Amino acid sequence: VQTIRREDYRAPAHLIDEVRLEFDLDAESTAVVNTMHVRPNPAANGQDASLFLDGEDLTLVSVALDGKPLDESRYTLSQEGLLIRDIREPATVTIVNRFSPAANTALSGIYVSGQTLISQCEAQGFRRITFYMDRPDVLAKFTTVIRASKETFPVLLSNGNAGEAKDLEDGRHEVTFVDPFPKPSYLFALVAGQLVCREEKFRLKDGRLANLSVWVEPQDLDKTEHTLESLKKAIRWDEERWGLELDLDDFKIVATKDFNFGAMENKGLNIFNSKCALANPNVATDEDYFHIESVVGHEYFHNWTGDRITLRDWFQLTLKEGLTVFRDQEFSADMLGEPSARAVQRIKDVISLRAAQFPEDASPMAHPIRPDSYQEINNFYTMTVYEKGAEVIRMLQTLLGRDTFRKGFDEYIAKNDGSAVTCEAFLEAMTSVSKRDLRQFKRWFSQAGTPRVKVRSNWNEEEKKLTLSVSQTTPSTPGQPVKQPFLMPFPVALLNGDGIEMPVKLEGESGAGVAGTRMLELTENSQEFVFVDLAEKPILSLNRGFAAPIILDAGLTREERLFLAARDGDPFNRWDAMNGLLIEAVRDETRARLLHEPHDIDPRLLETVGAILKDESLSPAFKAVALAMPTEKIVSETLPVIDPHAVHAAWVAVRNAIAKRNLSAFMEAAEKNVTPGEYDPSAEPAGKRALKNLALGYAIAAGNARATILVKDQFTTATNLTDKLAALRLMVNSQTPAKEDMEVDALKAWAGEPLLLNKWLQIQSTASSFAGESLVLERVRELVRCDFFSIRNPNNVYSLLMPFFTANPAEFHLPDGSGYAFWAEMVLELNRINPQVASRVARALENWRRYVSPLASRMHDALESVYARREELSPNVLEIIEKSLN
Ligand code: B3K
Ligand code: ZN
Repeated sequence: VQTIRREDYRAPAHLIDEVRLEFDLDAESTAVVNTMHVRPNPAANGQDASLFLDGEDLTLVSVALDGKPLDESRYTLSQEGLLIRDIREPATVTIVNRFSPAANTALSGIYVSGQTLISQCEAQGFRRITFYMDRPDVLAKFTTVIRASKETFPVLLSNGNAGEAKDLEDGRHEVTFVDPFPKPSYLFALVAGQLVCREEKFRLKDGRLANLSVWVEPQDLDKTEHTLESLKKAIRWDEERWGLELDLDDFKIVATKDFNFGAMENKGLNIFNSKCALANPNVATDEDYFHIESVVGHEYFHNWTGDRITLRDWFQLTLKEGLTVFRDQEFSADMLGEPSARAVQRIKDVISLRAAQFPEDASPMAHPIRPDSYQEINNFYTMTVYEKGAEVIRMLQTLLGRDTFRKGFDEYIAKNDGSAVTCEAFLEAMTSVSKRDLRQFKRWFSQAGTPRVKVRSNWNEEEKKLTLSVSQTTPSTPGQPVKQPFLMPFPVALLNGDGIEMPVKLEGESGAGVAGTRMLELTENSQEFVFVDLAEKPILSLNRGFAAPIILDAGLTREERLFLAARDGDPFNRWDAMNGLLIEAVRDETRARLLHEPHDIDPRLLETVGAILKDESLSPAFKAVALAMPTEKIVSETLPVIDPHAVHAAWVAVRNAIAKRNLSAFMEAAEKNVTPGEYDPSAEPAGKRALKNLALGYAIAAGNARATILVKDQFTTATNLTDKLAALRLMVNSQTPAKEDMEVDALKAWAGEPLLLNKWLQIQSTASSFAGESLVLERVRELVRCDFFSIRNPNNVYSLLMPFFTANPAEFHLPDGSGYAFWAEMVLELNRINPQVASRVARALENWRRYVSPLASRMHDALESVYARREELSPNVLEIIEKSLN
């Protein structure tokens, strides 16, 4: 396998100014006539006169130069593509090739989904359509002519504006699309099928009318209203918040049930996984509604941050992804408006960062947000590049302030519009407007690993001053043994005994301090901050709002953390204090059980739960996140050695203790937070449902019979999917005899709707098994062979297999290693079908070294068993397995 290095970047030897693609579509065999206007790249100084066109799984029919068939001596065809020698002048290259959409199970290039043909090109799928310079720094104007049977493919779509459409003989028809904006091949899209659309004319800020449309198969038309509404909100928000307008007359969204990931920002023709686009009250939960809005926003925002300004090479991926995730997070927050709802959103984003990105940053796959090398680029669409990348952009906004950041953003857009650039372009724009030296900040782009920040404080009662000693270290990661300190924002507040923010004055400053949050900046391995003129010994609220994505050891006592959980005015830190106490409780309980030392859960923690539950000043949504048990995975993340079974038993014990101690308060919360009337997915009623279902869960855990009746009732009478699904999940995870009937009822009712079937599969794979029941592993094995499960459908895999391997530790990590053997089987099977999906599943075992020894060695055996078949592994899977074993 070849390793691609960032430092090896070379400008392309040739440029393509214009390309005309003519498709004769057919599911079995599609023909392409590809005419490119090619010229040597002046920036490459004629070093290489050979034109290299990437091509993969294609059948070459003919090559012509300036209209004349090319002699075979002039070109070489290989597994990787087509090399044409001696192109020293501008020329027209015409290639005819064929490929088979039906044989394309990798879902990269053009493939079949049901009756529809769909394309996916990022990162390197275009080379599976035709021979091309399939790299993001070659920008061309595309004209696309599509011909197909009118009966089978009545709707034909591509990027840009639809031009001429005409009927041909033999029942075929033809449409031409012209995209006025030069673009790299990864943004090309084509869709053909029996689709219908919801459309609307939308007035843009400059007065133009844009035609917005959402295209789906007919049975899904009743799930497109929320998609279109989300798109309109996103367009308006980008105009208002960033001054960016839609640059096209037509903007289309297509949804498909067969898609490798969430969605794709193809210019003017965004393609979505249906789970990230389609909603109505019967198929989507509150979280789905919210998530769809954010993904529709994300893809739309790429139109500027990604499409108009694109990437020089794939190492720069975070330039578009980190920035666009940051933009979608800000969009979602602005749509929530209300500060407490926004804080809940921030909390959820941080939960997922800690659950998935922190472990990645501590794994054999750890990489900086801008990696230095890769074997397979599709393995680098990671939580690090996306979510940590967004945190890095957020830190810049925090450090520079919103206004300066916005000026820098404007400058970035103005200077780089229409080009393919590197991460430097963004930092240069920020440097130029802020006049700040951001060289140290740039380490966030090159150093992997989650920084640990340790704070110790020393209170001087006589002088009424507090000294904070702050040190930062970042663990070594593959290829990076030693790290330099980062520049990071570190907002701090000093709270008095009533939880009120005290005036903050650093030694050497004049005048009285200002009460509130003080922005400190960390730059050194260790630093001291001395706060003076303090009326009393303060309690520290550090890294407020999770300004820097770090692991913080604040050095606080349990009393202080209980105080913050009850009093911190920063909602993030209040949540974090509570969450930290819950994690600690499970951790202590785990230890006590492993040492066979009887142990009581701190009664003050159990009381704090009750106090938060009854606090009238807190929103239900906040209570729901503050009182949710941290997942077993999150707890394990904080342990030096992971024993999934000990953690599970401890988790159950802590949850049950909380439930029993606060049963009446939970029952009251469950009854007070019902949301009658017509379904409304907005944050407030959604927060009530979240709290009600959480409370019911605790009440069932406490063995309350009335709660079980309420939940059973909720399953049959719910008018929204959130409540219905929550009820089913609670029952499946209980020992009620009625659960089998409920599972069968749900399966019968949902089998015809993929969105619902996937939710059902996920409930199965994340369930717990009880004594006398079959193991979840056995159930998952059976389900894989059921006719309603298809291993070729990524959503099925993401609903059944992925959650089993990554989110059900107690059931997956069976002591005999049978879970791992199943994992190996599935990786090998998926590897033959869809390498991108296979490599995601393959990553489930990468952190094997962190587990207790018998499990770790069985995981290692399973990895070795896959590695033994390396001859047949795709580069995608091979990279993961090799890095995991190294
Ligand atoms: N840019 C695409 C992701 C493509 C993934 C390719 N393996 C979706 C997004 O981030 O918006
Ligand atoms: Zn993106």
